[in-house]
Amino acid sequence: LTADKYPNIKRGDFGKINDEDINHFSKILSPNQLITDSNDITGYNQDWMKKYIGQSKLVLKPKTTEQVSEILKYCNQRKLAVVPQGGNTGLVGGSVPVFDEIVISLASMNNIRSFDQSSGILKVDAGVILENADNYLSENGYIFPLDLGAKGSCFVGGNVATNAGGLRLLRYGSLHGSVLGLEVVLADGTIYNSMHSLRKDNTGYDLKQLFIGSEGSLGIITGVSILCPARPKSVNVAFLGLENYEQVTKCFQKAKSELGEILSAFEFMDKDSQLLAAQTLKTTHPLCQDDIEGIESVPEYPFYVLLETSGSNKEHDDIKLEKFLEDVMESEIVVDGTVSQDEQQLKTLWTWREGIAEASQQFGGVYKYDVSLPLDSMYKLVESVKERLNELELSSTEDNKKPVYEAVGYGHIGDGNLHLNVAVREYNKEVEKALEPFVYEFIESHKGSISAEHGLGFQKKNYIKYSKSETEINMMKDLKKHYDPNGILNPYKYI
Ligand code: FAD
Ligand code: 2HG
Ligand code: ZN
Repeated sequence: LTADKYPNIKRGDFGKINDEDINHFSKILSPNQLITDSNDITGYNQDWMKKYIGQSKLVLKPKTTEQVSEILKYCNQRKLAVVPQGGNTGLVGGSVPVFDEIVISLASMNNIRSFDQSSGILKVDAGVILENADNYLSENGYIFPLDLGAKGSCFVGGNVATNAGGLRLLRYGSLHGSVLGLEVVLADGTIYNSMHSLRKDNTGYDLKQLFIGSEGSLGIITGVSILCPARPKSVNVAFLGLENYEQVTKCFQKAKSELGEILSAFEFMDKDSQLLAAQTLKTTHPLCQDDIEGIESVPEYPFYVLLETSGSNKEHDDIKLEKFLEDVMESEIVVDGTVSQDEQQLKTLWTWREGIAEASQQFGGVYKYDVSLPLDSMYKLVESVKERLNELELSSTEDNKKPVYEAVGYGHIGDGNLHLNVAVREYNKEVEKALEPFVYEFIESHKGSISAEHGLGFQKKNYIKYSKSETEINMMKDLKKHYDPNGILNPYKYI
């Protein structure tokens, strides 16, 4: 079996699915939990960006941890490769097969297991959709300590498997801190259960940490225990226009010192990212004076900041925010701005930030780089890439257009995390070569990380050396060999 899309990758020495295997899985699962029809499998073979396409012929949808265990035990014995799949919103090609790996979808494991009203500890199946978990918590006065643009589709298990960062890491910290326990099925079918409700537990190695961010390479997460904070009663969003990147970093420093504990998000967007978003959102930009819809409605500020405050006392938060805005306007750090007046406006302001990921692929494709860099050099990466793309004479597309539409920069500046999106008219090896390893070399030379929050997946497997030493990579390989000696879990990815 060869994958034309990946001519340089050889299929591993894995078993090939036969009728006997299907018969065996049919004994573990009911007919509607087993998909073999090629039309029904299409969506599981293709990632969110439509960049990575696999050739799986079998999707299994277990409903219980015991079913996952029986499936993996058998796959391990038969050396059948598998891909754990959550909401399939991952952005590094980790959630879809490369060749004919079996897709193990967690979609049917979607029960809320328990919630403790006094501690705020939520226990869920790995297949619960993030937004559903948050809506459930909202009814109980709590909030999920993670929020991201894909919340309507991604699963809590997928979030933990990727150690997703999202829009409020600045406030609630990483999942390495808020996840209290996990239930994971290892490659040989062993069930590791640490679904604890303990904030403190220093009895030996903190094993669950191994699986947070392991992207399906060490085990299949089936349950998550997570500590959730009280839901803020008062939320404000300010959308600001700034003249240059230096002012963005100054604004961030001011926000930290003046807004302190109520600052819950600090996101930045460059002008080109807003021009892209305008073309899909088709509404008037928040800082546009004229009431024109669409691309013409984006004003000329080179940078924008979306800042959110969350607290328990509206009056207190409003006073603080007002004083902060006065200060940044007076000192000309910020030149223009607007503040949400109600829930609807707040949501609309967020769409101009959350909508960029989708907008950047509207012309046919997108090369995404999700990087950590020191704040000062962060935007230089976008400028260097723009310069390079302008200098290189890239071949035109068939309809005589430039292959690259635009390179844009935005992201979680409060966490030192930039998203560089290069919107293209088609996926194209020449463009890819212009970007890689150029982007990774830039990051290495500025002591950054080639993956701040999306992970390594298939896209970055070969580039891990730009962020990790040989010793670190060898330690990771040792762990992988120990927990998955046959290499059946998500092969061709991660390391
Ligand atoms: P999938 O995409 O299905 O899988 C992702 C990886 O995890 C794969 O390697 C898969 O094999 C593995 N995996 C999935 N479930 C399990 C499991 N139960 N056990 C073991 N392995 C598993 N990420 C951020 O960090 N911050 C953001 O702000 C952010 N915003 C996004 C916005 C949009 C519009 C989109 C499309 C994506 C965004 N992402 C963001 C990417 C992010 O990684 C995912 O949205 C999310 O965390 C993945 O969850 P999922 O359930 O879709 O996992
Ligand atoms: C975001 O912050 C996501 O919007 C997606 O992490 C970023 O699409 C991207 O590059
Ligand atoms: Zn992000």
